[in-house]
Amino acid sequence: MSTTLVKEVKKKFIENFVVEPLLIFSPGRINIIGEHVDYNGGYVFPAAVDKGIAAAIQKSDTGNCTAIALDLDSTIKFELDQLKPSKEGSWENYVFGVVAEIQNRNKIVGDFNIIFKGNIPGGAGMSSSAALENSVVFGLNELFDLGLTKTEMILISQKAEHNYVGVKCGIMDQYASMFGIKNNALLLDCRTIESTPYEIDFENHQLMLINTNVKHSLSDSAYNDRRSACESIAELLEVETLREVTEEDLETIINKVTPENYQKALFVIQEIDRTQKAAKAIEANDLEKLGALIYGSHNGLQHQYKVSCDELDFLVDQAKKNKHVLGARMMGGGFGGCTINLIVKTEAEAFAESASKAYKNKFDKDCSVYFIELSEGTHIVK
Ligand code: GAF
Repeated sequence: MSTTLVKEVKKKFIENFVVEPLLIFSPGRINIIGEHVDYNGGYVFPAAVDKGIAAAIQKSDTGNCTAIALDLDSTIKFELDQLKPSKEGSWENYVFGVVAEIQNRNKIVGDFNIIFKGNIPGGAGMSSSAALENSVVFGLNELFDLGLTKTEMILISQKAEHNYVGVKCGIMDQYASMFGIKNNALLLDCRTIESTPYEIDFENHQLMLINTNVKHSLSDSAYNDRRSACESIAELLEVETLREVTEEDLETIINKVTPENYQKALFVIQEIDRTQKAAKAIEANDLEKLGALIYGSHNGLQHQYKVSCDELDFLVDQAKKNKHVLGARMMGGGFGGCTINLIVKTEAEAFAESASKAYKNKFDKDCSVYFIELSEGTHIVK
């Protein structure tokens, strides 16, 4: 958690609204493996991190609400009975969406003011959106005694993203951000929305992120397209999600789907399997195996699911050339954002430096390197 961020939103809140706010920190997430399988009912392996959103929130008695995004130096005023989505890409949709979804559950939210600021780099694929949604729902639940469970809160955050932001996301990001445990990753079964914590201590190895600092457009529509391709194949096979399907089942409809969509469904089946194997590899402390599964995941995301991009592929290729990196892959929705690397601790700085140099030479832009700590989920800061 960033104490500086929390202090900053608190100070700004008191300056603006002259009352003590409730303070919330809501983290972003990484994902060790299990990409694009959450909306297919599969297994994912995320963890909350020490970067996220700090929010200061309190009831308002002025007859309307104010939300301030400090990072963007942007303020909006709104009324609770007139909520509708703003234009695509507007940050306020995350706030409006959460409030609207709470109202849809017949819970009464009163007027409130909120100020927030984050330190998750935009477009990094580390879920600043889920962190923001969770901070809003968590804060409102507390302020207005809504009695929502954490699971209800993340379902509200997810629906906000579907209906106000327009991305038909799965549940992984909201779950990891809400339920994160310090030093643990969560093997999450997205069918039951229940997880098993795995303490992550790779001893001589560590996880390192490299941000391509690119976010290619079309990523939201490509995401939704893939989700609906998976859903239509599940429908053809008369199952609820691709989680229920084996490679043999899939073969039975090979002539009824395009080769591209066949590969996508195959990827999903294989990625769910890789994620379960990754959990076993962690249990057995078999990091070579874990690394190989991580590389396998990238290969599928690049060639079968087709959600990677040149910059991500380049960074994974750099990793493959370095014997100290056991595994690397793109992380999150794709089309930009970060790679996650499993690397020998003492070699991490040197690899970061050489990969950054090569990246700059190739693309004439900088990438950024993050060493992250696995942290607790959304919480009140006293
Ligand atoms: C994005 C989505 F929000 C998640 O639900 C998940 O599908 C991820 O992409 C890909 O694994 O972060």
